[in-house]
Amino acid sequence: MGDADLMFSTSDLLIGTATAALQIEGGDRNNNWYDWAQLPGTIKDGSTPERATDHWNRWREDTEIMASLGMQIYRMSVEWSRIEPRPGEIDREALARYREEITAIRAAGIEPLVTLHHFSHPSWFQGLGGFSSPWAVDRFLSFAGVVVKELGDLVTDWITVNEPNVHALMSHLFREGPPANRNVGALRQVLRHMARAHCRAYHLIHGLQPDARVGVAHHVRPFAPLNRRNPLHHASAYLDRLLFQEILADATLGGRFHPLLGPAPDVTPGRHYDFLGINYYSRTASKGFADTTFPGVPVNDLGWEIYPQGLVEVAADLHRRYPGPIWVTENGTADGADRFRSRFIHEHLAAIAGSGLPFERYYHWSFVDNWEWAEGEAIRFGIVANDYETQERTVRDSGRFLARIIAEGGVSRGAYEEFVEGQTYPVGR
Ligand code: IFM
Repeated sequence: MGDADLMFSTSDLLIGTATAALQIEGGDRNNNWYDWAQLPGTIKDGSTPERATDHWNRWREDTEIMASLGMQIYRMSVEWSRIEPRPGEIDREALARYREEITAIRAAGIEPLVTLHHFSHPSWFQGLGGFSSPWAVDRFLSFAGVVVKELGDLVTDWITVNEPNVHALMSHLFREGPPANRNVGALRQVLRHMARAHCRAYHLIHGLQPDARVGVAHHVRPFAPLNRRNPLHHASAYLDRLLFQEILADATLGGRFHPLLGPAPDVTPGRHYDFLGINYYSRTASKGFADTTFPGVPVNDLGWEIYPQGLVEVAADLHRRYPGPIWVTENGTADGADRFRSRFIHEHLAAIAGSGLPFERYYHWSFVDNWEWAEGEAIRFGIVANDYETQERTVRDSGRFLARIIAEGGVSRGAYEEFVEGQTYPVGR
């Protein structure tokens, strides 16, 4: 396919998908989310992560689907509660099972990126207080060391922690995840300890594997004043940005801990990243405590604004403060009917292509429909649909579109006409 046929090129970008262990594997009962999901009213549809997509058993089929779509990269996580079900007790079979899967992924020509903590952890760790515990950093580092020693010959690219801000807020402010309390002290400790855990893991991993590439998956979003003429809304947007993402980026990327986070005597300021990991979904309209979405904008099934240019805005901002290669470690949309996902993919990739920023990788969230935390099974993010009753996978049109982009090195006019042209976004109120 010649360049002339392309609306824009993605040839500088490696493209693939992302998942997280607890959201797809099923079958593990030793973790904080399984425990929490047993409590009535916690998960909207009453499901638990015990079923999920049964990827623990169906990983061969999933790897084949990924390979058949020509995926170049894959972000996955390893589940701490499987590997260390009891403190200090390492399950060698679980590690062997991950080795087998990652070996097959590599054999299929797909480069793995492995996340060490993606919201879930062992019940015993939650019993200590999770990341609010004074022992959290040491416990996490010991687990991280085991994984990197075991899988380091197969994996070069690592994410230490996924979305520390979302993890801390769900658990200790919004009560949408275990232990579901409202405790600002715990919130602050979780953020500080996760940032310390990342910084120390960064050095630990490089000590074990000098050529490793290590980063954090940051959930970042533009915050804009709901009413541009209201100074309170401006102040709110400024504070949201600072508290939600900037001080955390300073701690994790620069090893600099703002007084609001508290001190980290075990971390020396300096560069603690090899790439800027960005999880990007939406924009927030700030107006004080009850932030919202702008009226009349395109939205997904969860009511999140679809705002493709925001990906470049947040990336430019982060890159200005912390220069480096940019990896979109997650970007995707809840679209059960797959009626606008291809347009979503097209517009986000077009924004990347036109940005002039050093984007290197794009991981679409998600490879397959996943257990969406407190939303349960009802919300669908996959480019591959999953029937939870039969566990049958069906590649969606958006999956075929992403495959075609990879094969053609960009979005061709033909692919646009086939997959994107007829799609429109729902509009919010
Ligand atoms: O499913 C989640 C993922 O676990 C973390 N980032 C956002 C996704 C969609 O909500």
